[in-house]
Amino acid sequence: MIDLYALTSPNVQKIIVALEEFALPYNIISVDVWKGDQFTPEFLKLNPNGKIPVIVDHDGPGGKPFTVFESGAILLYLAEKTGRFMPTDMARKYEAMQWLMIQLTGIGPIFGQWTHFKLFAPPGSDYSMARFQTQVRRLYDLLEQRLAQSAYLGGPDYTIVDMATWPWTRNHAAQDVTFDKLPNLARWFDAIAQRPAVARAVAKVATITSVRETATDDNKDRYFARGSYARP
Ligand SMILES: N[C@@H](CCC(=O)N[C@@H](CS)C(=O)NCC(=O)O)C(=O)O
Repeated sequence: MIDLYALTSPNVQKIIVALEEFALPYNIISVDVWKGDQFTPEFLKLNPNGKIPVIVDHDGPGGKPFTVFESGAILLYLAEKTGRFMPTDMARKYEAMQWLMIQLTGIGPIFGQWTHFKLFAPPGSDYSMARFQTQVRRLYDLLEQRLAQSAYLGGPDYTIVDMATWPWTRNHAAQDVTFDKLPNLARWFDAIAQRPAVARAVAKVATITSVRETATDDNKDRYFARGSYARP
């Protein structure tokens, strides 16, 4: 059994998709980052960086419990544990790995900042919004270019790279992006949405509740490390 410390964000969704695809039994433990659950001493023992997702695999290496944080590390761990959804041939593996890195170091942080500035920044953040909007569009164009040449992001087969990236593209409308001029991305997006494991993951995410909708100004300040929570 795997314990997944989670809420509903794309970084968590990718692990729920993966656990469904790998058909590994798991149990979701809610960490409501809007309430500050990520800062409890118990949670910080699992991830000193205070972020979800985290897994505890009760059947880890040597049959012992093993904790993994960082969504990319979790995906690689699950792929290695099961021997599935990541090529083992070295050239194929590193072809896929570089696109996984694009998700982890580009798409996640840039889409996340764009969403932050769009939804939560005070007035007067025009420069930041314009910068992140352009970077988001640049990354969508890159995905389109890749998917014009390759059936899936990591190569010819569906891999953890697609599981990592797909949840971030679910919010394309909120990111002010349409797929009209991104036909290969649209084809890829629909193919993944139709996978039974992905449909199960989406249904599972919909059952997770959070105080996000009713978050107070203090909840938001703590989450975003601003106001009285800013570190000078
Ligand atoms: N690089 C991390 C990012 C994880 C992350 O940003 N998690 C957010 C939710 S999506 C979080 O837990 N934020 C709480 C905080 O920053 O205090 C990963 O890929 O796992």
